[in-house]
Amino acid sequence: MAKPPSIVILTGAGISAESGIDTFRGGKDGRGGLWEQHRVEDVATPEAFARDPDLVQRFYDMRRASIQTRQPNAAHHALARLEQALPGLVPGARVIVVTQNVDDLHERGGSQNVIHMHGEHLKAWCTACDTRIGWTGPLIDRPPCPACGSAALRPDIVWFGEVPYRMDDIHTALSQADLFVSIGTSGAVYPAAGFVRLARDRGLHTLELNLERSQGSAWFHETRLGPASEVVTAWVDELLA
Ligand code: BV8
Repeated sequence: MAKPPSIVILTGAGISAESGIDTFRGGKDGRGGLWEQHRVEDVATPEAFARDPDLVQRFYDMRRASIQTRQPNAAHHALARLEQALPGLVPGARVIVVTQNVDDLHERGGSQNVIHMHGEHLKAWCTACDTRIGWTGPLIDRPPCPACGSAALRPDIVWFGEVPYRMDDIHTALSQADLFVSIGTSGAVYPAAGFVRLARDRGLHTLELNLERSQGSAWFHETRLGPASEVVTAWVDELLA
């Protein structure tokens, strides 16, 4: 594969599956995804938060605690290796990870250029003063906002019906890229699921690395199937060879 100077990599829950973090929709193993334990409308919408804030806070407290016991897997490390090594092979080359995931495994795996378009488990957002702050503990007991003292902290997560973060930066990155790679996502949720079409419209080469075919597979020039720890590592090795 030719070495492209600019790569946008979209990741979804599948890249963290082998780290032990539930995906949202059951994968091949059919063990059931995260949403199947909790109905989406019960936990990941502003309406649910208004209706039953304790349920939503507990749901995110559980996941915020859980991800801190997980480790990045070979796929996360491979993407970090690509980000570090490619500029040495192609002067000025850039790799950006646009993740739908709210865990911090890309960062702990060594990636530095990461956009969390759906927010982050390890951040809290004060609905009184709009401050966003790193947060590792629970929110169920309504701790005071460190900035304004109000008991108004919510998870800094983009729920259904809310606007994803940094869409302008994502569109800019897509407009300047040569290659779009999608890893571990079912292509079920927009606007992320639409990025492959934007990429094709802009003439990018498009590659999908996933455990199984997704709702967007037909839009990719190439799809490689298998667990991320294997197919992502093999792809990065091939690119850096
Ligand atoms: C918005 C944070 C306006 C929460 C998430 C009708 C038509 C089109 C769109 C809509 C519609 N009705 C409503 C909408 C909009 C809605 C939407 O798309 N709904 C869907 C259900 C139809 N979207 C929104 O509301 C978004 N906001 O549209 O605002 C706007 C838009 C643009 C510009 C301005 C304004 C906000 C959506 C964000 C919701 N928040 N996450 C939390 O985490 O609790 S979404 C959540 O699910 C994820 O973040 C991710 O984005 C999404 C999909 O999950 P995936 O990551 O793909 O995971 P999934 O389990 O589905 O798939 C895993 C894949 O991995 C599988 O393919 C599997 O095979 C694979 N896999 C498994 N194991 C492995 C593996 N692959 C490799 N290796 C393995 N080992």
